[in-house]
This record gives sequence, C-alpha cells and structure tokens, in this order.
Amino acid sequence: MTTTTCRVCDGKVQEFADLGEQPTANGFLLPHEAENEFFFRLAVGACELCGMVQLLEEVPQDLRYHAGYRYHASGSASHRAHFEGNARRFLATELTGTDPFIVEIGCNDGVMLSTVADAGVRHLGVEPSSNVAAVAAAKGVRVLSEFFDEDTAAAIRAEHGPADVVFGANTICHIAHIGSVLRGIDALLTPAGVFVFEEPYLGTIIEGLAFDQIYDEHVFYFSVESVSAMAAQFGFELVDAEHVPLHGGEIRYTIARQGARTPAPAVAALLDGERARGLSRPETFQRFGRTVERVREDLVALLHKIRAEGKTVVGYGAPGKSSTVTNYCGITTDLVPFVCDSTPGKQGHLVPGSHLPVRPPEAFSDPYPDYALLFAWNHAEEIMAKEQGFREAGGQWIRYVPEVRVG
Ligand code: DWN
Ligand code: SAH
Ligand code: ZN
Repeated sequence: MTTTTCRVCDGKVQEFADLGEQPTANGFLLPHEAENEFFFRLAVGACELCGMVQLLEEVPQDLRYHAGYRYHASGSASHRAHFEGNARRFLATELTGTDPFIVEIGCNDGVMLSTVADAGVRHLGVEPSSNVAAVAAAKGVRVLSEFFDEDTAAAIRAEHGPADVVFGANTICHIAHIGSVLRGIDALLTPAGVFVFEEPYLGTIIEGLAFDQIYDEHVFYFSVESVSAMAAQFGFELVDAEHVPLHGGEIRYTIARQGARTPAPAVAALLDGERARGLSRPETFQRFGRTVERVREDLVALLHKIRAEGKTVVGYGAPGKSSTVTNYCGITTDLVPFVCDSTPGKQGHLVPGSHLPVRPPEAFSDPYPDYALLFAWNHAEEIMAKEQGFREAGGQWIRYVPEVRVG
C-alpha cells in the first residue's frame, strides 16, 4: 500500500484499495486501437488530515477529455428531467436579479444550460471536450471549450463580470487541480454568490459497495465532511447538502463565502450521520476493500457457472463503470461475449481494457440471452421497464452492487 500527497491540503493520503491496472474508463476504442492502450494503477486512499478520498495516481486531463469524449449527458431520460429541474430551480431562486449570470463547469452537451438559454438568461458553459461542447452550442448554449481553472475564471470575470451561480455536476470530482478551481470560483462569484455541485457520494461507494464508480475520471470521492473541510480551506462555507438520486446516490453541495449565508440544518445532520456511521474511519475503508474482493469472487464464479451450464449472458449498458468492473474481475469475451449500449459513439467500439464489443440495443433481443449483466445499474428502473420482454422471455438480470444477485 502506498501513499501520496493530498491534492486539497498537502496531507498524507493512505491507500486502502487497489483495483489493479486499469484503462481510462471512457476510452472506448476501435479494434485496431487496442494494441497500444493506456493503463495505470487504479488505487484510492484517504487523506489523514482533511479526510478527502482520492486516487493515488492521476491520469492527465487531456487523456480523459478531448474531441472524442464518449459520454453524452442527455442519453438518459431521467438525467434530462433531473437537469431541467436544476435549471428551473436556479431560474426561480438565484437567477432572479436584474442581470443574473450562471457559469456551468462541465456543461457537456448542454443538458442543464439549454433550459437556461431558452429562458434568455445570461450563462456560460465551460466544456473542454469539444465534441459535446459543439452539441451544447447547437442547442443555443454559450460555451467556452476550455478546462476550468483560476486563469479561465479570471478571463470569464473580465469578459462577463461576476457570476451569481457557478454549477458543476459529476465534474468537480473529476478535476485534480481542485485548488485552482476553488480559487477561480472565489474570483468569479459575486459576494453573495453560490457554488453548487453534485457528485457521486462517498457513502454510496463505500457503504453501498459501488466500487465500479472508482475510475480514472473520478479523482475525488466527496463526503460532507471532506467537502466542508475543503470549503473552509478556500474561504467558503458549506451551507447546504442534499441527497440526489443520480448515479446510485449523490450529494448536491452548496458553498458560499464564509458568513454570507446561514447553513441549513441538513449540513450538521449529514455530518453527524457520517461520524456516527464511521464513514471516514480506517476500519470502514479496510472492510470495503475486503468486501469488494468477495463481490469479485462471487461474480466471476457465477459467470463461470452460467458458461458451464451452456447458458448465455450479455452486458447491458457500457457506462464508465463497466470498464472498472470488467477489468477488476477479469471479465473477457469468453464469459460475456458483448455489451449492448444506446450511445452511438460507443457502438462498434470495445469496452476499455476488457475489449468486450459494444453493440446497439437491438442486439439484446436478437435473440434474448438467458442472463443480462446490468453494468448500468444506476438506470435499473428505466432499463427494466423498457426491457419487460426480456423477463417475459424468461431472462434474468444479474446485478453486483451492493452484492451479486440474480432476478
Ligand atoms: O461521472 C460521469 C457520469 C456523469 O457519467 C462521467 N465520468 C461519465 C459518465 O459515467 P457513466 O458512463 O457511468 O454514466 P451512466 O449514465 O451510468 O452511463 C449509462 C450508460 O448506459 C450509457 O453509456 C448509456 C447506456 N444506457 C443504455 O444503453 N440504455 C443507458 C440507458 C438509460 C439505457 O436505457
Ligand atoms: N455535467 C454532466 C456531464 C458530466 S461528465 C452530467 O452531470 O452528466 C464530466 C464532464 O466534465 C465532461 O463533459 C468533461 O469534458 C468535463 N470536464 C472535465 N474536466 C473539466 C474542467 N477542468 N473544466 C470544465 N469541464 C471539465
Ligand atoms: Zn487532505
């Protein structure tokens, strides 16, 4: 087990789980690109000073975000509804002044800002992956295709003036230079402005055993405690925190300048809950590491049993998470011959590392397999409702978070 220096406070980060040699989780590749694929050691640890859980090894941001970024946020109906709801809430609360302005870090394909643009409110998306940035622009969203940091923030302030809201979703935990981001937000926000961000929750991952949420893009794994400490370090204060149902369970954090807003009772309640459950205790992390190894054993044993019985299984959904689980468990095409996914840019490509072929959704029912391994488990409700025919044909779903189960 190794250590590294905390990206937030320079404390010592103590490793607690090693998921082995892994590719970039969204680095879906064409068959001919497979031979010189990038791999790194995927391991996580916790800072002994501020509690921030983070990757031991960082993958350069331009290897992860570029003109071929595979994730399109609008690919799910439930996500579109969620982000439209976020936009409408901002329009009804923080963006009611004379000339309001909102900046979104990681606006992707405009899944949230398109509603703000339609309302005619001043906004700016900051999105370095130029392919998805172009989709946002085509929806009428004003986009700056750059990586957000304190220099970008200064340029935005100079051109547009201060922002009432800076928003980020499933993006802030992706940015290794988080100190620069927070200094930039400090420079960009109005005195009463807020920075709102919603990210995968450490509780979901550690207590909910969502180990496949650990991958190259997710540099940090936030908790209320570690975000509160991080906010204080950069002159902010955590003034609200609330559960969000996306990606298996996230938390939306609202931070403001110290003293600018009264913290909601939810902040203390969530903090007390984390401490009572021992979320950031070393023994909690050790137990997580041991339990994930058992889930791997159970899943691989099940897949071998299915193959020995001459039954068929295919993967359903090729989220970034599928890279972690297939590579950590050594799931190759002899156990799972292919995966179906609705994202056109992933079809015809291979899952990073394990090289499972990604096929269009039509392949799922042509013919139905005996089992479907649900990699996109955070979309289970939407997917199972859509695929009633699979169950009616006698098919069974395999899930592995929080434990392996068939049904
Ligand atoms: O943090 C991140 C979140 C925002 O999204 C990014 N780093 C990358 C990405 O993570 P992910 O790939 O795990 O996201 P999803 O939304 O869990 O991916 C779902 C996958 O499943 C997509 O490739 C689309 C696919 N899908 C499908 O094939 N049929 C999804 C649905 C709902 C379906 O019906
Ligand atoms: N907000 C969307 C998309 C999240 S995917 C959602 O919640 O579904 C993560 C996004 O963050 C990608 O589009 C990626 O290009 C972007 N990103 C990564 N690093 C960034 C940075 N430093 N500044 C701005 N965007 C960044
Ligand atoms: Zn730290």
